[in-house]
Amino acid sequence: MDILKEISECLQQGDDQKVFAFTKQAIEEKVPPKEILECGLIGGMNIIGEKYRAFEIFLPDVLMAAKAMYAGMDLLKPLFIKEGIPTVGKVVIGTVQGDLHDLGKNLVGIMLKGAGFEVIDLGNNVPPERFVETAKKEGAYVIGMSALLTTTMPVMKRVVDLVKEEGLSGRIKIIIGGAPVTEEFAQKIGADAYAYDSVDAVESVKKLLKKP
Ligand code: B1M
Repeated sequence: MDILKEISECLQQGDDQKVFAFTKQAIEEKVPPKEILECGLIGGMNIIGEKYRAFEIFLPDVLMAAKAMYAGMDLLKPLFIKEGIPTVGKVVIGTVQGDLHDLGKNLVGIMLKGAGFEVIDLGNNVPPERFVETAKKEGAYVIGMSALLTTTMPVMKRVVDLVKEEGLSGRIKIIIGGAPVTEEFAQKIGADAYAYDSVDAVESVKKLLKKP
């Protein structure tokens, strides 16, 4: 089998040791790192995303695949830095202040990384100012917020307002998600996008970055 297909297959099986070994072999065989990333690792992760969405696989499978992806990514990272291959874009993510639920946010981060984005993960219980300050400092064009509690959803509006107050609307786009969050709520508070799940989040961030 083609080595990139091997990497993709092993990633889908969540076999981090095999992904590590095949990625190492591909590097030694001088397969371009970008090809290993896009056709092997991201290719495999995209299939995982589709299967997860279709309820063919479940959360533990996604987490295993993610662990396998990191095994390959860790080998490729230094090569990208050396070659100066730019990432697709920077995204600041976090779970809003007062909220400790971070599984969904972590999944969003994993899928974004898998799609080639540089992700700055602020963790959980993140104050509104920190989202905006970090996006400004890091030159990120997207802030992604997660909330799992109805009581913490209003924090999302505070971040939208802060971005407006600082005159950064349009330059910094805001995407929100989490079980109680809806498209309607996103529109009501003036967020740029809502995503239902981590696969949708990747698609939405890509669209946001294309919008002027
Ligand atoms: Co809590 N909890 N919890 N909890 N917890 C919920 C959310 C709850 C619905 C349970 C219930 O009552 N049925 C309820 C909220 C009720 C409400 O507000 N209406 C609740 C409560 C009440 C609480 C506490 C207050 C309980 C207490 O102490 N009395 C407390 C609050 C603590 C706090 O945050 N301050 C609490 C604590 C906890 C634990 C710490 C024990 C644990 C969290 C562990 C952790 O995350 N590290 C926990 C858990 C596990 C849950 C449930 C059971 C599962 C949440 C989860 O991780 N789902 C949850 C019930 C439920 O949702 N069924 C519940 C899996 C995860 C992959 O899905 O996060 O929805 P989810 O992410 C999805 C999408 O929403 C989307 O993508 C993901 C899928 O791909 N998504 C985004 C998420 N973020 C996104 C961002 C995006 C785009 C998409 O763009 C940026």
